[in-house]
Amino acid sequence: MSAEIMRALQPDQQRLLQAINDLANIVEPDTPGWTRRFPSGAYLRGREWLRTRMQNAGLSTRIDAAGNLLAERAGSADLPPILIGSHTDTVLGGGRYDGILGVLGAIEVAQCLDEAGVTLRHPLIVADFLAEEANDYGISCVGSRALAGNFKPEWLDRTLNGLTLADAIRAVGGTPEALGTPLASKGAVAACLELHIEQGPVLDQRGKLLAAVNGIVGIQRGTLVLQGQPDHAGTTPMELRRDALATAAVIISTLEALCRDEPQAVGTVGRLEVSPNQSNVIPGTVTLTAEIRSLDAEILEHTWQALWEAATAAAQQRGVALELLALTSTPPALAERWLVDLVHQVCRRLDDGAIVLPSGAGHDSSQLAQLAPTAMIFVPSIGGRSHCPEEATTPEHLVLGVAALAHAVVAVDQALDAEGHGQ
Ligand code: HGY
Ligand code: MN
Ligand code: MN
Repeated sequence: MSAEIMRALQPDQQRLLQAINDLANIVEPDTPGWTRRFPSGAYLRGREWLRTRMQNAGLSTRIDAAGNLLAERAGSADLPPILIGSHTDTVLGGGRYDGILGVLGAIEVAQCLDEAGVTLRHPLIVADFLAEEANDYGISCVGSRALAGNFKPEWLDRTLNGLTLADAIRAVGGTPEALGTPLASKGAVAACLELHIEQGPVLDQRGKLLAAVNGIVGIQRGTLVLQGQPDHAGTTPMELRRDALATAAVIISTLEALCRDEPQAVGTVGRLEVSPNQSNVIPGTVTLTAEIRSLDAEILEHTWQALWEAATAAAQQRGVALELLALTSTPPALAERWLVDLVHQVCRRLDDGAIVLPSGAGHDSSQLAQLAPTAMIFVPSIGGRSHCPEEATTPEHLVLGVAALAHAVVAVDQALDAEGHGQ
């Protein structure tokens, strides 16, 4: 990439920060942090704001069958597009930057390409992928899964507050009946790039500003339903109890022990519901969601298997029925070496301390990597905090990340040959 293009490709800091501030503040009322969950009204209002922002940036917008909001910038050659983007839904009590930096940064890239007079060979598609976060339908990365062909039509009937997933996809303009087949095939996309906050402590602790991401952990996530028997907490002898919460406690401590013993895995039970949840009633029913993550597919599989065996034994010992619902499995995604090297080189040109780092967080890029060469760029999270209102990244680092994304887009556009392979 010529020096003058590098100099000309300068994101507009004020425009970027204003956009982040405007979208981050479209939140669900009476919820902590910056909460905009799929399929809340705030999420829909955020999408409408985003569509206008895309159009004001000169991009033509459309919604695909899965409800992904896509905005296109024409290229000079008849080639498959380069896809850049992320997500705009959040967790409950989330932060301002998870996801939206990658979407608004991608729009900023399109705009500063125009302002620098850069014409890419490949069309550029900016994407807001539908529902990346693990949501109450029990499915994460809804839109990017559908693109990659990993969406199961039977999920469409899942219901949340009376709204099926199919209805929720329709409400954003998607056509769920088309989701039986992949929305994109191998070769339909030339390459994918996603800018994201690290959501962890590495860059911050090491004083690094940029990272090229060489891999994303696989995630095994399941909802376990434990069906015991509610009984009087005072009169029921211990040996006669069928205590669902005592069983859950064994499962949770087993998960923690398994992952403390396995340095390449992490495990979490982040959600637990107890019924009837009364201080003087033995818990009859517990629903919990357990997840295990690892960059190593074999470790992921056998750690989950060990957890399931321990859960089965604990349930049997207590006369509690154990059912596994809503299991979603995402395999580890390792980025193609040529693309990681290219993105790392671009990052080093902007900051010579740039590193290569795997991601402990899940991302839409895990799904996109099944479609095309895919890489991510990380900027630091202050204190490593994320998925909480304390999530923060300095304005300078936000803008540096967008500059890295812009330069990476130009570099990938030039590096890909007509068959979409990196040179
Ligand atoms: O759960 C994750 O890792 C991502 O932030 N959705
Ligand atoms: Mn995210
Ligand atoms: Mn997230």
